[in-house]
Amino acid sequence: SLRTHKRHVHTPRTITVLGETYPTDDYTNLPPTIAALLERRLHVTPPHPLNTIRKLIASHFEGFKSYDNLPAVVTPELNFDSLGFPPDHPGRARGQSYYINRGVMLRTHTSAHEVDIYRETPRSGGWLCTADVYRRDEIDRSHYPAFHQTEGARLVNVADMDKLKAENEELRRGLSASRIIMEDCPDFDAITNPLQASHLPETVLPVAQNLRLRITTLFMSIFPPSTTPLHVRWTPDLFPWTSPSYQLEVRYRDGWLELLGCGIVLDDTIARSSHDPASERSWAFGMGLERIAMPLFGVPDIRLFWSRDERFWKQFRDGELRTFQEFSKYPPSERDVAFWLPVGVAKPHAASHAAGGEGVGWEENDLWDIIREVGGDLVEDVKLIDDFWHEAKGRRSLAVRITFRSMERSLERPEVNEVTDAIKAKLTERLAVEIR
Ligand code: FA5
Ligand code: MG
Repeated sequence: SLRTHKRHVHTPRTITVLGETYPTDDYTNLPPTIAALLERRLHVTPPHPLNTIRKLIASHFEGFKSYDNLPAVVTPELNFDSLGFPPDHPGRARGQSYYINRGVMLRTHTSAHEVDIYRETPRSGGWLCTADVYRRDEIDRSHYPAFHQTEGARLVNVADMDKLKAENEELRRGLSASRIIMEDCPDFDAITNPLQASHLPETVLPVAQNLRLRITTLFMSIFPPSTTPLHVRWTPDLFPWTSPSYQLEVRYRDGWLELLGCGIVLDDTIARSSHDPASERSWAFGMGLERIAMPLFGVPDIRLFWSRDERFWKQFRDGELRTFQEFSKYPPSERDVAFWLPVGVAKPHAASHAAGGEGVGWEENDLWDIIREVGGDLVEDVKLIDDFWHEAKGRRSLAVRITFRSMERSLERPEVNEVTDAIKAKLTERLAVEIR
């Protein structure tokens, strides 16, 4: 098959990640460009803004234990199974996550550590975990295949509801309408986002309230008055290990930017960590640090966080909020690349998400990875601009528009052409596409 061929020719027998050597297999899809990012450790490197945000969050959650150095290489059991992801969840696919081999992968979220951390958390304890996470996502101003999350969780004894309600009252009094404008979220949507069967409203709703109030007051305290009022909205969300679940978005540059997902942890997950779901509830959240840093520091593009350019680094001081001054941008160049997918790739609507189906495998994320791998930091944006099925040929054609831009210099036309040609050659070699 196409995939076996690709692996045979291009995947080395072992790969080394963070000093550890692993055998590869038919699941291996971790490109060297992504593996290199594991060494950066931006969230614990002053004066990087992500390190400052990590510390600001930690100072808001007094008494919570912090985990900031857990390695990014985890098992799919921890990343998915411990959280009740169903076996056919799309997030498990090679097309969405980075695998070193079938048994080890890069965490796709800090929730991968929930069960292990809960296990060593005392009753009524709280914890935070900040880390780099990896997903085969699209690239644009607010999405990057590597980013950072802070996970936070708090266990509450069901016997302590009165204390919690009093705390909630206190938190609510501290909310200032001139600092934060909050759109309402229903407490739960009984049909799509219900309370867990074993949970009574009186032992869950105060916990869900506390979750939303702790997060809202966090943002009120870290965003300085000059950036407020901050306009946020809560909407229902879905995660395999929480119910009810919520999402928080913030108004940013004429749109809504998603900051975090959160919810009430399922009894199953609590039980897996050897806590007692009958007497303990827990809320948990996972927030994107770059998504907070963008409005907070005025950083307009998520890729800047990975910059090695001193014009980026020298603008920050450890622990301080500063408004980022954009440095001059060089002009962009666009190139369109159109190609036929290999014979045998199914019609788009006939394609199934399940692995190992009929026909030739085609993962759209392989395309983005190869373009990035060859074009590196010169690739600012890639967009699918055409996707059609040619009935007579029985083949699917795609076209992408690649925007090249350097943060350091003006690109000359021959250089852009050369990179585009190298991308075409790599796509032909690796994905067996036919350039049109
Ligand atoms: C999660 O990752 C859940 N683990 C969060 C969670 C934790 C839910 C605990 C319940 C309990 P989600 O996929 O929505 O959820 O990602 C969380 C946040 O990470 C997003 O809200 C966003 O701020 C950030 N994020 C997600 N994808 C990207 C990306 N490609 N680039 C930058 N930030 C991202
Ligand atoms: Mg989300």
